[in-house]
Amino acid sequence: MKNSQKTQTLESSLETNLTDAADSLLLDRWMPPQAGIVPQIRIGGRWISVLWVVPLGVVLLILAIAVAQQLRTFPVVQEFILRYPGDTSSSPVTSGFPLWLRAQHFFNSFFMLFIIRAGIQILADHPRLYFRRDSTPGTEWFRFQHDVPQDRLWTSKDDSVTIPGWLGIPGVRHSVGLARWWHFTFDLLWVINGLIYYVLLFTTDQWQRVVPTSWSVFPNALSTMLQYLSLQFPVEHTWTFYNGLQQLTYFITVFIAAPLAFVTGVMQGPAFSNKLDGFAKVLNRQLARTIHFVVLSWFLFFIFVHTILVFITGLRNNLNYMVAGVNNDSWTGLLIYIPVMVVLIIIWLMASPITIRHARLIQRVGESVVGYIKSWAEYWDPGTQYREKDISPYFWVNGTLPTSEEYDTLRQGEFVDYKLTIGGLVENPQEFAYAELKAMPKQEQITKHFCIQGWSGVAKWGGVPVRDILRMVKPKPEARYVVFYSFAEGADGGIYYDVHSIRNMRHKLSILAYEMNGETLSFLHGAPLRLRCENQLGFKMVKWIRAIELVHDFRHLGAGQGGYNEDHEFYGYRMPI
Ligand SMILES: Nc1nc2c(c(=O)[nH]1)N[C@H]1C(S)=C(S)[C@@H](COP(=O)(O)O)O[C@H]1N2
Ligand SMILES: [Mo]
Repeated sequence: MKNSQKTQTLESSLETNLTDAADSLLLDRWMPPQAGIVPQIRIGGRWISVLWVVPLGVVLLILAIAVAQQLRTFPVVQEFILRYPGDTSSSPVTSGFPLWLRAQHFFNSFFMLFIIRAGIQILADHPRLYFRRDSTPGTEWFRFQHDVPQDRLWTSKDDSVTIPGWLGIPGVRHSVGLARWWHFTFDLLWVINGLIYYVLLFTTDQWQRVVPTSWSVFPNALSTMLQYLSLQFPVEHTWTFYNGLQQLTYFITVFIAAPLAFVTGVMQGPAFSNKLDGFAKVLNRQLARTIHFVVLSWFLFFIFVHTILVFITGLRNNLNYMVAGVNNDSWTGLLIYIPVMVVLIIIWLMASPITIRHARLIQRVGESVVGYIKSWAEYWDPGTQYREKDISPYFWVNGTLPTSEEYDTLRQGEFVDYKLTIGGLVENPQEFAYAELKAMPKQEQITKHFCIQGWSGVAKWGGVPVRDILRMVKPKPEARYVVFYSFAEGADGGIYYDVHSIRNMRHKLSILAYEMNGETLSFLHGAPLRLRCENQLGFKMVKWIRAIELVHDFRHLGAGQGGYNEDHEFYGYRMPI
């Protein structure tokens, strides 16, 4: 089996077959744009366009106004409004809108802007939402993409759609890697801002604005709603307290929607999902993604109504409160607000072009802000497994298929002549024939796959633990990483490869799988061998494995980012989240 000379030449040729990658997102080499469809919601067996919300909303609003105005002519309703004018019984806030609150309000909106845009971009990479963890086409309740074609191979990358650059960041099809850096970087800042806000809220009297202290908040909210809808607005006391409707909606936004966004966000990654095993079986990745989207819709609704009310209930006063921190009807707030908005719009419009041009920089900055959190998460040792009955009826196929003659020949011979080469910094370079691998002790695991694009699926995998192979080849002390080379090229040319830490490859669930769901691994899912490494996103699991190499560093491989998609699609090297 030993053949160090041969393995060394293979590795050096594999290393040179890796391609460097550009530091910008080169649109002419990227996936061609593909339009989606107007978002639809499935009701029963029918897809209904969400655009119906607009006429329906207008009609309902007009009806509601008519009803509210009529109601206000009834004495009982008038008495009700007199009794519950809208004011809550909370004690008034004495500090108005202090600087910290105004600053945090600004940062919150600034961060949210990018979080929302990048979030929509991430959604466009797998433009479907499901309740169940298997992501089976046809079971989604929301989509902005056609039916999955049944007559040809349709990979999950094929399914991604283009959204405009003013909406998403960077507005390029399948740019989930870059969108995630924006999303996570600003998420972290938003969470920090939010935590500081919680603390300051409760160490001052400001909490009295947003936390109801009496049941009377409900009749007061109803009364305020009637007053708004009848277009005779309630008397404002915003400087000192919020009315019932404000209090309820702010409370929901601050104490329900925001934490829910966080929880359903992290539950979409393998690290938290595997760690919080039982919880993840209830709040599976797709349900989490769905709720994350519902929370987004709430935020958008809140921002929309909130902004409209700021404008129509006394713009100058409202801006003076929240921007200038003064309680008068001067022009100060507006004079600060306008230039700030202009700057925001410029930043808004520049975000996508800058991201396209300086993609590598965005990757680096993102990595340096949130990279260490991802590396902590890699140390968790969850090992969540599922049961046979949890196996998904459908498992998306992803990636660029191998097309080389060498691979074709091996495949035609059912891999009898296949040899897995393992070399590099090992005492014992070796080649393992397909039959030899199958003769080794087999490990089976039923696990959930998390593709970076958003779909998931449970499958049973059978194969050789990587730790067993490592024990046989004996990594040298200076070896730190394990490189997996594929027979297949990546989308941008050059061999697909990925790098893992040795520690992670000794993990009990890291295996070289040659079986899926009890059958020989199929061509599309990576025959003859594919990596399973359950604490990472799917792209780290190289399919159609050709050779394995142990190295001290990976900076000299490809563009030096630790894998093909890290090089070419600006993904992170560690991806447990
Ligand atoms: N060689 C190679 N391996 C690859 C890919 C690829 O493009 N080439 N795609 C990755 C991605 S993004 C995912 S999600 C999984 C998909 O595995 P599946 O097709 O079995 O679902 O394979 C990974 N392994
Ligand atoms: Mo993926």
